[in-house]
Amino acid sequence: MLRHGKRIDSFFLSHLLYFSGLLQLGHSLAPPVAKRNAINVIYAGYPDRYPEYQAYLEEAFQEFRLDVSLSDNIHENPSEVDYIIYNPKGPLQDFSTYTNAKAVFNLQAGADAVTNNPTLSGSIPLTRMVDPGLREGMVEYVVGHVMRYHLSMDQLKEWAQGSILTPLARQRIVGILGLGELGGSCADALSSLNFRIYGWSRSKKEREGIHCFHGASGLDTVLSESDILVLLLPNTPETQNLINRHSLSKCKTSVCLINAGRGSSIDEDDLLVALDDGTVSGATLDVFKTEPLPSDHGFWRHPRVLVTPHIAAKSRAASASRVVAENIQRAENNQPLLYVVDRDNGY
Ligand code: NDP
Ligand code: OXD
Repeated sequence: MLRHGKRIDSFFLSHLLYFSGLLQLGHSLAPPVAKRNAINVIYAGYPDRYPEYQAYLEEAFQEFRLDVSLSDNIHENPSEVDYIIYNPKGPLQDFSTYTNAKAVFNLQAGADAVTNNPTLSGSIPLTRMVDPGLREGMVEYVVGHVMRYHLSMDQLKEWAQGSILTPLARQRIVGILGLGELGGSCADALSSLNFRIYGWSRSKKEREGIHCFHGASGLDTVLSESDILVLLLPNTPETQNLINRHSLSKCKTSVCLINAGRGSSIDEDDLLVALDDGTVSGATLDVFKTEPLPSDHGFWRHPRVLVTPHIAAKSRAASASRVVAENIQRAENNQPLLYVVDRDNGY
């Protein structure tokens, strides 16, 4: 028993000395493994949100088993940066020194402010942000304002019980221009509340419970049938001023508009005329041709316009960080990235 115990003691002792020697040697001669093989990621989003993003990104990198060196110093060794986390309103505008970047991850859902940046080489993949937080936020914004119009909440100013009989949701058609990630989720949410949904996209689609239309003739049907029209379109040459005097003339009298996509989709002067002559009975506008919306703009003081300051939906650091980490993992494994911007189409 004693002899056996002695054997075990000496076995452990010799191995302990061996491993501690290795550890010490490694510690003094080689840099930490994490640094030697790290993937270099630069954060170039809003500077004041870095502390929040840093914490969530580091958590997400661990979850996705990525050995990342993360920094917000955009000037430090740009040629060694592998991935760029980006916001068009952040500190980075010139990508030309990032000669070895493997991808740029835009933290915004819309990519219009970066697709035309001449310093970003077309060979570097660009992704946009679609995270669960942003999606949920947009669904809440759109459903909230559709319900506001549906229930005529802006008209409830006096005790006029007898004259109010709100149609049921199943009697209303909500048109959704832009049936993408966000438009599709809003369509599903509104459909689950019994609204009849007419969705419009560039390409032909099928979506359970949604009447799908596309192309020019499809647009005419959606415009002429909808009681409430929701815009969730990207800013591209094709979508500019899509809503104008001509297209508004095809709409039901007293249609309501909700624009949470991009301000470029609406001819603002034509909309003001349509609001004045009653073609459009209400507009909720979150995005504008010029942002912030100039203080003398007619939308601010129009009684049938609700202006919100481009807040319909925002990426949330916790869920957006996971999307970034998943995309880095995909890129490192040579798998296709999520939410890649098609720069020819502009979205
Ligand atoms: P997606 O790219 O997933 O969807 C865009 C949709 O628009 C697609 O259905 C697309 O058609 C359709 N579309 C594009 N061009 C045309 C066209 N010429 N004719 C008809 N349909 C067209 O984008 P998301 O849903 O993620 O986001 C939509 C937009 O919302 C963003 O581009 C951004 O500008 C805006 N946004 C605004 C926010 C805010 O806070 N206000 C927040 C987040 C986003 P197809 O499916 O055939 O490609
Ligand atoms: C946008 C966003 O694209 O805030 O507007 O993500």
